[in-house]
Amino acid sequence: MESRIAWWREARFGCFIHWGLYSLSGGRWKGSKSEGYAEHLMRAKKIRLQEYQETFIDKFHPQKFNAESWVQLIKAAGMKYIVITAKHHDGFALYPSDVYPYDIRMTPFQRDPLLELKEACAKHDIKYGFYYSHAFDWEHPDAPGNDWEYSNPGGDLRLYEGEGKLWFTEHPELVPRVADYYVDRKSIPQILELIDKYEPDILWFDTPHKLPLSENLRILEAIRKADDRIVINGRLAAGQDYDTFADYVNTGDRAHEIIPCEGDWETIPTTNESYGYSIDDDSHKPASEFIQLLVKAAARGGNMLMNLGPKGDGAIDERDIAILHEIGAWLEVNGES
Ligand code: JFZ
Repeated sequence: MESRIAWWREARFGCFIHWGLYSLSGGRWKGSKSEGYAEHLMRAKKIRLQEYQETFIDKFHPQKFNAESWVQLIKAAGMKYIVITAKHHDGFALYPSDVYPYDIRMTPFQRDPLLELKEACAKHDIKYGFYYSHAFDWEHPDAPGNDWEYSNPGGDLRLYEGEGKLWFTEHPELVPRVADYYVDRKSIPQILELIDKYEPDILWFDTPHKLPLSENLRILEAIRKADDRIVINGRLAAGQDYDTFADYVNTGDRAHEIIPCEGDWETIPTTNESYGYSIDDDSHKPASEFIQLLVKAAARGGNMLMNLGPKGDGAIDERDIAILHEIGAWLEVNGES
């Protein structure tokens, strides 16, 4: 049997997409720029769930979203796989979920963008899968995360992780609550639902240190049991299909840092410094920087999963489009296929 990582090893170049309710803000809250990642708006501004919903839910109606044109743009840039946020840390499912009610059906956008993208990817022979925030969740009262509204375990990062301590070693008695009410009722059911509905080629996890290893392993086991052909990145539990590097490790100021020469690994640069769409972040790197990184990665056995943050109306940022066009033109002349 061909190993599940075979296609991924060939792919080399993929497209990461951070898109959700936060994209509507463009990283701004009440007229001013929110510091840090635009997709972290809810946490950065300590927005209560109800206000977050009141601000964004009714406005999520991305008339410019067109899966076919997204995929055409991505394919023309030379990218071979897509990883899109099915649920980011704000807890909102970007697809109709039958197992948890906080989802796209609450918005005026009565479509399923994840299904439309799946179909466009199949048509254009692009591998497809999801980012799913399995640990950090700011909507759920029993999940690690929202410490401005709930007294939930792991919420207070200053108290625990700020001191290099983790909530589950400081307060192991809270683990069953997270396991029973959050992991078993939201994370695992939604991950299994994504597998069942969309048959993803890849699942991409993040922030594993917010859950005990035992919980991450339970999630892993559930996925492998459902479909053991899915490629899984190293941010669920170490030793999975491949390693993912820290966000900026290979670009910008830290471009000099060493990248490995062996093993399966992935670098995840974003075009500017935010993953979600940010109006004010103009720190876009030149296309040449991504081309160099891609070539360097390919020479050393790694992949580059380059991120785009589409706008809340479904259009892709012109600044990102320009970079993609340039990379595509370069690969047209210098690439293998
Ligand atoms: C995480 C998310 O919090 C962020 O919103 C985005 O989705 C990104 C791809 O992943 O942020 C991280 C995760 C890991 C590191 C830094 C930011 N890290 O290891 O340095």
